[in-house]
Amino acid sequence: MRSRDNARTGGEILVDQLSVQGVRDAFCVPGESYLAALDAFHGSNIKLTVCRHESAAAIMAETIGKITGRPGICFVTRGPGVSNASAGIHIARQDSSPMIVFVGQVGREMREREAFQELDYRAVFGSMAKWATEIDDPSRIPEIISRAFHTACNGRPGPVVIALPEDMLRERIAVPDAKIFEPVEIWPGQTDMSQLQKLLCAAKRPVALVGGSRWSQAACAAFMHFAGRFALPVATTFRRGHLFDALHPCYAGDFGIGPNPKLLARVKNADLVLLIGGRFGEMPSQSYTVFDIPEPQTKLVHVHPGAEELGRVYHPHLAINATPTAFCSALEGLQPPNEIAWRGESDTAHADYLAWGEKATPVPGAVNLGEIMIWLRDNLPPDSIVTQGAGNFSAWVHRFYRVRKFGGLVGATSGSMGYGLPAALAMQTLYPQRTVVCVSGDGDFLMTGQDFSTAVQYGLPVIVLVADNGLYGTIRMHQEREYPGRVIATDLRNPDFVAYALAFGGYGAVVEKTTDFPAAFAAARASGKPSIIHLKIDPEAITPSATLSAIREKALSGKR
Ligand SMILES: Cc1ncc(C[n+]2csc(CCOP(=O)(O)OP(=O)(O)O)c2C)c(N)n1
Ligand SMILES: [Mg+2]
Repeated sequence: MRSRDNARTGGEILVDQLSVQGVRDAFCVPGESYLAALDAFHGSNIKLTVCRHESAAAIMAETIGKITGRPGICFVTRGPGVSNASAGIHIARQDSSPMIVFVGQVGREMREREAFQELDYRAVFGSMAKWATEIDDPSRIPEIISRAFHTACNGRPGPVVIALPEDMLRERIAVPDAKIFEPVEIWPGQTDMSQLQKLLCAAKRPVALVGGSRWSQAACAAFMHFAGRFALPVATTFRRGHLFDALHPCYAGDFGIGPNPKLLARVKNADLVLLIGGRFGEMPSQSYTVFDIPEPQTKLVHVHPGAEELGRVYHPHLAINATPTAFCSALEGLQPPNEIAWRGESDTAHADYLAWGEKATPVPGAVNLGEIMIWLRDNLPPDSIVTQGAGNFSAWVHRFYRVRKFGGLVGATSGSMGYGLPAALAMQTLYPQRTVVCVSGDGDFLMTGQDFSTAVQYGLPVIVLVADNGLYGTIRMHQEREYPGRVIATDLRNPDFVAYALAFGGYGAVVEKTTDFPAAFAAARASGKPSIIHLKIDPEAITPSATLSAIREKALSGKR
C-alpha cells in the first residue's frame, strides 16, 4: 500500500530496496515479528518461497549466493527462527558465500528486557556473520541494505544478519531508494603477474588447486584456457568440483577428503602450488599435513579476494589479493615457457584421475553407489546439477561422478548435513529447465527432509537419492577406528522413504539392486514430481574401498 505522498512503511522500503538490488528470489519461514515486511512482498517482483524450517530457508539463500555471487536472501523470525537458521549462516561463513538474513526483532521500546523471543543479534552472530546489525530508523534502510550487499559480496564474501524491530517496519516515512550495487573486482597488480610468470617459467612440477567463491562461468572458462595453454595439472578443492570440467585434459581430480593417492603424491611432490580462490583451510591442506606451517617446503602462490586470508596459516611465496574473476582474465597476459618442463604431466594427471573413477569398486550388498554415480555421469545431460549433503555416501559422488559445468555440483564445504535438499530446491528455482539430482544419506536427508513438502508446494521436480545404510555411517566409521566394537548412537531406524515421498505428494521408488536404478530414475523423471529414490545400501559398504568390519578388525588388531 504505497501512499500518494511517497511515504512507505519500513517493510515497503526494505522490499523495494531488495528489488532495486536485483533480488529475484527470497526464502522465509514467516513470523509475527516481521509482518510488515511480509506484507510488502504483495505486488513486488520478488518471488517469496515459504519453507518448513529455517535451516532449509537459510541453505536455499546460501545456495543462491554461492552460485550467483550476489547475496541470497532469507527472512526468519526472532530467537527460535534465527537459531534454526544458524546452520545456514555458518555454511555461508565457511563457504564464503554472500547472503543476507533478515530477522524480526521485538519493538524498539521493549529492547533489552529479554522480551518474547528477543536476542541480541550483534552478540549472537558477531563472530559467525561478516556483519550483524539492527535497523533502528526506517530512514536508514536504503543505506544499511546497500552496505549489507557490499559487505556480503566484497573481499571474501559471507553472511550478514540484519535485525528488524517490528515497530520500525511499520513506521511510515518518505526516503529515496539507494542505487543497485556491483561487487568490487580486485585486480592483481602487474608486478604480481610478472612474478607469477617468472615462477611458472622456473617450475618443474607445478600444480594448481581451485576453490573458494567469486568465480563465474566465464572465469572458469578463462582458467581452463590458461591451464590448457600451460599444460598445467589442476585439481579442485573439497566440494568445488564445479570449477573445472572433469573431462578437460588438465583435470587432475578432486583434492577433498580421501583424494586419489596419486593426486596427493603429485601435490606433495610439486615444486610450485597455486591455490586460486580458496582458503588454505583444513581440506585443501589435508588436515594441515601437506605443507609445513608457517613456512611451506614448496613454493606457494595464493590468490584470494580477502587480504586477511593471505598468510593466515601459510606464508605464501607469492600472495596475490585478487578475485578469481579478475585474476583469471589477467592470466591471458601470461605466456607459457618455450619449453614446458612439465609437458606431459597434465596428461598423466588426467589419466590418473580417469583411472581412479573409471570403474566402480566392488562393495558388499546388491546396490553399488559407485555404479549408480557412473550411470548418472553417463546418462545425465552435461548441464545437470548434483547437490549433496554430508556423509560417507558423498565419497562416491566425488570419485565416480564427473562434473562438467559451473554450478554442476553444489555442496557445503563446511560439511553441514541436510544441505543437499534445500540446495537442490534453490538450484531448481534458479534453473527450472535443468535436471537437479540431490544425493543424500539417510541421516543427512532427514535433517531437512521436511522441506520435501516445499518441493511439492512449488512444483520443483528434484530427484532425491537417499543412500540408506541405516547408519550415521561417517561417525560409525570413525567410531570403529577409534573405539572398535563399541558402537553407540550411530544406528538409525529409518522410515519407508517411498511412503514418505508419496505422503508428501511426490513420487517414490525403491532400489534393492543396482540394475533397478535406471528404471527407477526414468520413472521419477517421467512423473514430473519431486521424487525420492530409496537406495538400500549395505551398511558394510562404508567407503568405496573398505568395509566396516575390515576397519573394525584393523583397529582391533592394532589394539591387541
Ligand atoms: C549438521 C551436522 N550434524 C552432525 C554432523 C556430524 N556428521 C558428519 S557425517 C554424519 C553422519 C552422516 O550420516 P548419513 O547421512 O546417513 O551418511 P553416511 O555417512 O551414512 O553415508 C554426522 C552425524 C554434521 N557433519 N553436520
Ligand atoms: Mg547413512
